[in-house]
Amino acid sequence: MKILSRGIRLPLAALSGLLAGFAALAVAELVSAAVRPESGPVIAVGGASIDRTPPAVKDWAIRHFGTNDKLVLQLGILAVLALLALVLGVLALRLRRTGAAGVLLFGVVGALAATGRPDSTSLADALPSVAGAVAGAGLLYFLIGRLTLRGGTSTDPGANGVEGSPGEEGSAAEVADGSLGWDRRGFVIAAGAAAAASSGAGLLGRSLNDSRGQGAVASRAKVTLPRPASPARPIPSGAILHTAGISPFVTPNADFYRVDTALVIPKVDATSWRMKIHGKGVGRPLTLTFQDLLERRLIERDITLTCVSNEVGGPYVGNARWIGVPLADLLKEAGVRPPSRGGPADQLVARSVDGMTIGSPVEDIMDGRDAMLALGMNGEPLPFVHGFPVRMVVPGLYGYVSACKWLQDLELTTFDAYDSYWVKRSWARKAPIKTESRIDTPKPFARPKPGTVMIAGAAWAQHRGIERVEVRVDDGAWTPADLAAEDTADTWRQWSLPWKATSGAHTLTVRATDRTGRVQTEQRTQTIPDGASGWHSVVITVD
Ligand SMILES: Nc1nc2c(c(=O)[nH]1)N[C@H]1C(S)=C(S)[C@@H](COP(=O)(O)O)O[C@H]1N2
Ligand SMILES: [Mo]
Repeated sequence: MKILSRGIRLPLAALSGLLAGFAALAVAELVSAAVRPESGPVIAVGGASIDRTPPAVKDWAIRHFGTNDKLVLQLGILAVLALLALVLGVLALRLRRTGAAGVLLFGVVGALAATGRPDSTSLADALPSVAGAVAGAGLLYFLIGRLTLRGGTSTDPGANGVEGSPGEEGSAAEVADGSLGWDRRGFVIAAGAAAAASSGAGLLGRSLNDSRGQGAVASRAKVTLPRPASPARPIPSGAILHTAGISPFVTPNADFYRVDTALVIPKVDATSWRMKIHGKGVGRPLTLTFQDLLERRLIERDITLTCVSNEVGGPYVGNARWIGVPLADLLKEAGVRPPSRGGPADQLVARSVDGMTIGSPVEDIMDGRDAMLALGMNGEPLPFVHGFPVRMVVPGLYGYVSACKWLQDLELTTFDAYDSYWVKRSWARKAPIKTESRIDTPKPFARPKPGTVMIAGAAWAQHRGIERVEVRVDDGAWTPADLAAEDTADTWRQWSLPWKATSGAHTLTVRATDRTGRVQTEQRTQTIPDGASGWHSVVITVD
């Protein structure tokens, strides 16, 4: 009979815990392919943590991990789960039922997270977590059983004594009561089979989940954007500077910043997409298809988008050429009047397929600016990450109060009656974009040679326009920078200034003035509640 010492049982129990956790996640992945990918426990718990992350932590995560914040979050969840699985495995060695029940408890947590997400409409979202937990708990119970078999039936007597080393005090006593014989081959086979089956289930689930979006991908490939009735005017040649190191005037889609809460990028099939416009003061509710939108009067505009989480000097700003349907046209057709003309609704709430809610002032949307339901971005249908098939774009407002992606529903209401997703999380109800400027080159801690150094960057004050940009070296006087031509008041403006660099350390600072005469404030504020302010500086050493 094979004797199993404590020394080897502990790691094998821990391994059993890991295998059980792996099986649970694999089965959950497979079941989530039948329900929907977002219902998987890791995605659900991740989403639920995003919903509950305090703003300061969210900002910290964005600052440190940037667009990788979601990957870091999911890896973190997996690491925690692995640790807990190890612990449950060890616990199950003493208390087999309790260990298995612990695995079930995680299923409950996953199920609650999945059904509690704002985009969850069905209790079926609980299934992946529940099925995974049942599989995991069963496997743990079974494997631990292999480790603690009574009167084992070893077929490997030759190895006797290797694990039952003399140093292991407990062994002899435990063997004496006959409870710790184990079937080594039985355990290895069971563990190996469980690992293989889990891998198979997990891979199958993953590939089914990945292929779910095929209809959406095909529907996007079929879209041909019509010629806009009102094309954008060509970008003036003087609007684009060619200074090395400056951000390109038009941000290519592949480089366009992405900020959203979606752990699974929604894949919406444009052919079955529908959107309703309804709510307070809507005389004629509308239901629109993607085709309806394509057939309407389209406008094409250059608009610079900015995220409220952008730090001074940060990267969450991008400029694209958008094609879409003027939103004011649709609202007028639905019988909506802005508050200034007696309309009862002052807030337009956009809902996305992933449960995001974004509220914008009706007054701003109907004041003549180019607020639109965008269908195209830089000459192609919206990329999936940027909201295919339809998103909102409103010049002059931060994205969290204007730029809902994967749009599904537009409801007219009031700011008093409803707080949107980020407003519930202490961000401001209304958030026009602040006048800001950024030094793109030289980069912080650059070491240029003495002589002429080009200082250059971008400035933005969407919908007001940029009037002036000034640069200061150390505590010197403010010097007007050379402003590139303005494309539109809704786009950022490039600027540059040749500077005779002298040896030593220098601080370069920039500030912009918008067309209303407002000078970018020196006052530093945090991003929360309505956007960071302050001057951007870069420290360099000339040598
Ligand atoms: N559905 C959905 N739409 C969303 C968001 C989101 O999390 N979910 N984030 C908003 C925020 S905060 C910003 S800044 C813009 C960013 O748009 P982009 O990712 O296309 O650059 O999208 C907005 N629209
Ligand atoms: Mo944002």
